[in-house]
Amino acid sequence: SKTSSMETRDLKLEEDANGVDSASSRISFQNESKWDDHSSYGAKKTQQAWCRLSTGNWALGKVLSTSGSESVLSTSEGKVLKVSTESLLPANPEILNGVDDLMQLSYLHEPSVLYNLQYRYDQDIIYTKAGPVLVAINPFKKVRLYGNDFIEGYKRQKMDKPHVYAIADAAIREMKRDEVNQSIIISGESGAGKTETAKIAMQYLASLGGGSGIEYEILQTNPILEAFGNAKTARNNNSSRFGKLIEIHFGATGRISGAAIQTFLLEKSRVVQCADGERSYHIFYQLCAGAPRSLREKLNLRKAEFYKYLNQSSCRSIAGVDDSEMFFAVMEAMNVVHISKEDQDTVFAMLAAVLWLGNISFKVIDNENHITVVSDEGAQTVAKLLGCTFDSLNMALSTRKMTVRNEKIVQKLTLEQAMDTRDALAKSIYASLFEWIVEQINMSLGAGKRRTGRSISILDIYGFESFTRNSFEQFCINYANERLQQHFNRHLFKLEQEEYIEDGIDWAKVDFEDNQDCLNLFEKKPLGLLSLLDEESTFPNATDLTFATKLKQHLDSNPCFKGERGKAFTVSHYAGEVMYNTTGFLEKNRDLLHVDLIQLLASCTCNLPQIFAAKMLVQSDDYPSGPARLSGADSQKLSVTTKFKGQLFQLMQRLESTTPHFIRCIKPNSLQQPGIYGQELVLSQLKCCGVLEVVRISRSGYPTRMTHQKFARRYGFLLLESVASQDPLSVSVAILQQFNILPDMYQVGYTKLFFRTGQIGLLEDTRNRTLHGILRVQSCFRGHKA
Ligand code: AD9
Ligand code: MG
Repeated sequence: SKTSSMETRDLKLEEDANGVDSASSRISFQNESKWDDHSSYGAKKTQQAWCRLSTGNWALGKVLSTSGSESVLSTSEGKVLKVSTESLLPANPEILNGVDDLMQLSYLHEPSVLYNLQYRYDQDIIYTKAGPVLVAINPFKKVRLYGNDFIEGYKRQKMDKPHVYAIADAAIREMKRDEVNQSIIISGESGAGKTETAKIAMQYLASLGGGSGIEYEILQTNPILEAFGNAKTARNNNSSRFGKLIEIHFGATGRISGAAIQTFLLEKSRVVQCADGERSYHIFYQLCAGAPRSLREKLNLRKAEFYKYLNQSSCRSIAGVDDSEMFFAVMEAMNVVHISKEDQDTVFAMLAAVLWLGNISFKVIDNENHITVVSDEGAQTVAKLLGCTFDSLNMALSTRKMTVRNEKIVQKLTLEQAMDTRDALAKSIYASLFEWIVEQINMSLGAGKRRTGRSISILDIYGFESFTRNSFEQFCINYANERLQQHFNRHLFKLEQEEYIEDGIDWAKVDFEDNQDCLNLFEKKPLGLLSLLDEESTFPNATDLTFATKLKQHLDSNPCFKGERGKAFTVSHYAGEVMYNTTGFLEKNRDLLHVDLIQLLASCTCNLPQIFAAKMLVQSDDYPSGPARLSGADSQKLSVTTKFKGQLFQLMQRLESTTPHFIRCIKPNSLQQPGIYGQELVLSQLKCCGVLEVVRISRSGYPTRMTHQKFARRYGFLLLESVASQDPLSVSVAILQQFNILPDMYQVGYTKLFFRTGQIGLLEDTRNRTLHGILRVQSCFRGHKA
């Protein structure tokens, strides 16, 4: 009878172990480099451990012996290694392999997180929770996780595994329940899967329907925006070169009533130049490949390789993508969002004008390198498409009107200046075209209408970037990421705080870090990176070097800033240090379009330039020229960073009023290939997108929580002496005392016990060893019986 009762108990414990600390309680993250509080009971007692190989990868092994500071480990591949005991990290029990939520891991450190994600990834389970965050690892292949059956499964709550659908579903539920707007914030580095994830979320929301086909319209904005705003880069064949927020509106009945799209910081430079192996925006190739005959003739279209802007890179096609087919898809999508055939023709004419602009050539006319535009097919076609004369085009590209000491003069341009002017015109037409298309889409989606219901916003924004060479674009992107990171931290902080307060925990003992220092470095006035950049941008004689020098002069004492040699500086971001090279900063920040070009566009007879020109002129009236501004004749407008900061603040304000849901996308390899999981690469992203940060935040407080009942049930059998009162709280306190857990290491809440990091590991270990002991005894008994 003794045996059977033990077996029952054993089963029960097994069951319990299976559901170890799910959702409600979170277990600690070990100090990354040390045994931490486990050093006292040593490596030899924890059988399985992780050790870092010379390759940088982690290997799992069995600790064979430990003597002093050295341990001998046999790895799963059969190697025997001698390693320093200090460098070993305890492994989780096998029962925790591939848990749905990283917070369920008893030992939460780099290798255990990496291993858990990989364990799932190998089985095509690409979604995992890290507490409140959804981690999505790009499968780079079709996985069978989507479509109507899954959507229905999540809608009916028949499925509950981590999924984008689950996030979207939670957003809908919380929107209805709390009557609060929601946001789904997707981040990750280039190629990690943000845009795909955003589309998957949109698909789920669209399944709620709306009537009059609005949900279909919303989905059809994707091919349009991707055609005009995505390009093949070295990192991603379909890389978004802009940030996007789509706000989906719901009416009182809970059905979709409309949507609004906001875009951020389109990469304009790609229109006129791109690196070898990359492409310009998809739409150019689609137009060249797919335009029907009549359109080709009207626009005098050639093949992509004919155009200078497209043939500087040897890459003109993407494996598995048919540009001409895509062109029809884009036209069809434009029909769906009610862009008229006539407007579509104008859009295509503007695209052709941009392409032909690149083919304009110049002739040097004097020995000062001044030029004139050659009246060849290129220039003639541009003039025809824009609806201006060759002469006015020539004027705008070869001369510049300026005001010097209140006197108007006309300056001749050199070859270099003329080429820059031509490229500036091309970039500006394209960027305005992009904005105009977004406006048209928004009109069709009813963005301007007064809304009464609630909304769910999806943010697909460029993640933190750190390359060997970082420029103005990375500067802006990383600044945006600092802002988002703060939003993320504050949200988690708030969640934590609520839980502590609810359970009567002394909140003062919990301390959290945030990235306010780095944000101050950017935003402080007048001595912050953005102010100093704007100030320097207004000085006609300033250069990228004087800017760099000025930064060093004013910011060197800031702990987040480090001046570098020459034109560079380093910022300590939350995700690591990034060195920026200031080359091109001033010009990119000014982003000026000379008044000559504005006037040219305003005088054109085709449809769209009127809209662009009007917009630009309004802009120049809005911000009248100050005396210190460049040459006085330039269009006066906000600097790029000032505008970006404004957009970002507006975005943050909007997000602040929503309940956020975070999705962190991870790219498992840089080859865009399925089945390859690079530990180092994944780890660096877990750090950059704040997944390890979530863990760090929870670690800085009392990350492990367990109800008194559960704690007593789980560890009560370890008590050596019986407790007088059998209520869970008394049992719990007795356990804490028996194991000598220091008062600083835990707090007793109304319903739960809260532990500092690592504390529960000790108890778990003892519990496991005791259980194994019991198991061994049991099998002995069984053996005897047999
Ligand atoms: V970038 O910052 O815009 O350059 P994203 O947006 O993070 O980047 P994207 O969503 O474009 O990456 O994903 C890159 C590619 O990965 C896609 O074109 C798909 O081929 C692939 N991908 C991403 N997510 C999935 C998925 N859930 N299932 C299958 C996927 N393939
Ligand atoms: Mg993208």
